[in-house]
Amino acid sequence: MITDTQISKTLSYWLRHRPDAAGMELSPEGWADVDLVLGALAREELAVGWERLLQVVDTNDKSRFELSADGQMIRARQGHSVNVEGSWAQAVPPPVLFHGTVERFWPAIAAEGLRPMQRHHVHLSADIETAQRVGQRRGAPIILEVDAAGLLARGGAFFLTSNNVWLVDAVPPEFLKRAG
Ligand code: HQG
Repeated sequence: MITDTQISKTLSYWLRHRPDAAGMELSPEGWADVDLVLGALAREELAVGWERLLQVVDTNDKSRFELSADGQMIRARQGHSVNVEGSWAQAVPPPVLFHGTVERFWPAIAAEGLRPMQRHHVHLSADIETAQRVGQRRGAPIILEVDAAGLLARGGAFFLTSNNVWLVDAVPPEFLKRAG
């Protein structure tokens, strides 16, 4: 039985990190051809049809993927390590944003700020609950409050993805505070 999680994980890998592993190229905005994706899935013994792909896109717990209006193209909404450009809207953030992480990273984060690590951007959320969920993936979460207004005033560029993740290049330590 092919599970939605298997399909989702495989799509994340290809569409965020390794399109070459599926024999695909992404457009500058991160789009891949749906037919090529279905063919590549079949080669991984994950043969599914268009309807099933649509279901995975629609029901994914974090809306990780989106289809183009004509249904011909698919892309990851965020989380890329390959270079994709221009798929997010620059926007003015709320004055405070949140980041969930774990205690063991705090000394490094307090010293050097939040860095994108393996991703292209630091991921932030407008609500504490999301930050808690993100932090929880690694253990007991700690929540950091980001002075987004201050960072914006200092020239920081914020981008909002279509599933409400705030992206920023980095957050220097002076804009960070422990919130819990
Ligand atoms: C930490 C998942 C040491 C940072 C989630 C985090 C989210 C530092 C980890 C999305 C650091 C990177 C993003 C520094 C940051 N020193 N550690 N200077 N700066 N860190 O996974 O925010 O399932 O790249 O706190 O649910 O945890 O992929 O980022 O703990 O939405 O769709 O380094 O990824 O969604 O980890 O998660 P990540 P994240 P998906």
